[in-house]
Amino acid sequence: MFAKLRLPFSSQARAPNAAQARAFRPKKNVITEDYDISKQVLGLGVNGKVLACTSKKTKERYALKVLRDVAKARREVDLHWRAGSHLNIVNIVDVYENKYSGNKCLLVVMECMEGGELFDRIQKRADQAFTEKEASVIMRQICSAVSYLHHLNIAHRDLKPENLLYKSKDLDSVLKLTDFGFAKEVTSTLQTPCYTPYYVAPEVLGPERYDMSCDMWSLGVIMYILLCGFPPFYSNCGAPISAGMKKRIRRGEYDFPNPEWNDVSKEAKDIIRSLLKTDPNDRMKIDEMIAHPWLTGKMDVPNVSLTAPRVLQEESEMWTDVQEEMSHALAEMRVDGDQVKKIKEMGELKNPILDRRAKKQQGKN
Ligand code: I85
Repeated sequence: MFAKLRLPFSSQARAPNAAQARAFRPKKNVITEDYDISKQVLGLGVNGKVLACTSKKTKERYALKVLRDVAKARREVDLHWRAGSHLNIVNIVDVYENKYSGNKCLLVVMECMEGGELFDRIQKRADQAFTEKEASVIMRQICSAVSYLHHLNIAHRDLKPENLLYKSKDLDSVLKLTDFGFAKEVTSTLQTPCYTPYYVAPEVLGPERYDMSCDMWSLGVIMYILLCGFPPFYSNCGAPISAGMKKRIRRGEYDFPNPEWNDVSKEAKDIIRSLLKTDPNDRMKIDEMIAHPWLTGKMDVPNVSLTAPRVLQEESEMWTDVQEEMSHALAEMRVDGDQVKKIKEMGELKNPILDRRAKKQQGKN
C-alpha cells in the first residue's frame, strides 16, 4: 500500500539498519551454493566485471560484481554498502569472500537493473516527445542520490552516463547510480584533532570539499546532455580529448546554441551555468541544487519537447567519444592533491593572538 509513496530527496533512504551502519561482513561460504552464475557479462566496472546471476532459492535475477580482494576493492564495497540503502543507488544484496582459482575475491550481489543505461533509453524515445519536465524528474533522481552521498561525506567521483541505470523497462522506472570504484570518503582533517592546527601544512588540510565539487561538475554535464543531446565541451578533431577541448573546459567556454536550446527554460540554463563554473569553489552545492524550483516541482517546468532523443539518435556514432571524453575529464579531476588549498592571507584570518596584541598596542598609546 505504501510502496508507491515518494518522499523528497534524502528521506527516501531506508533508515540504516544495524547491519548496514556497520562495516560489511562478507559471507564465507561458496557463492555457488546460493546463486547460479551466468556467463553473461553485463559490463566492465572500474575494479571488476559484472555478470548476471540467479538466486537458487527465489530464482530471481541479480547482478554480480567480481572483484579481486585488494584494498581498493574493499574500499569500493565498503562505501557502496554504506550508501546502497538509498532508492536511487543500486542496492547491494550480499557480499561473499571466496577463493577463486587461487585468488581471494569479493563477490558483490546487487539488485539487477534491467532497464539499461539512461541515455540509451532517451535515444530510443525519438518517436515520443521527451520534455524538459521529464528531464527535471531524471535530474531529481540523480541529485537525490548525490545529496545522500554528500551528506555521508562520500564523493562518487565517477558520475557519468554509463553509471546511471534503470531498474526496469517501465516508463516510470526508477533511475539508480552505480559503481563506487572511484568513490572517496571525504573526512575533513579539521575533524581529526590529532595535531595542533598551528603547524599544519596546507597539503595536509587538502582541497576541502573539492571532491564533492567534481560530482557537481558532472551533474552539469549530464544535465546539459539531457536537455539537448550533445555535450557542452567536445573535441573537434576526433581525438578523445584534445588540447582545444581541455582549454575550453578550463575556460568554461560553452554555450547554449539554438535551435536546440531555444525552448529550454532560463532556470535550467541558470542551474547548468552554476554547475559548470570553472572554479570549484564557485560551483553550486548539492543542497542548493535540490532546493531549486526547477527540481523541487515548485516551478512549472515547460512541457515542451527537447531535441535530445533526436540528436542522440542522429549523432549516435559520437556517443563512444562522448563517454571517453567524460571519463578522461573525470580522471583528470580525480588527481588528488593537485589543488593545494591556498592558505588564507593573515589579514583575512580572525586571529585572536593578533587581536589581543592589537588591543595591548592600543593600551600603550
Ligand atoms: N544490469 N558502467 C558501465 C548492471 N544491474 N553495471 C557498470 N560498474 C558497476 C557496467 C559498465 C556500469 O559497478 C555496472 C556496474 C554495476 C552494474 C549493474 C548493476 C546491476 C545491472 C560497471 C544491467 C542489465 C542491463 C540490461 C539487461 C539486463 C541487465 O547491466 C538483464 F538482462 F540482465 F536484465
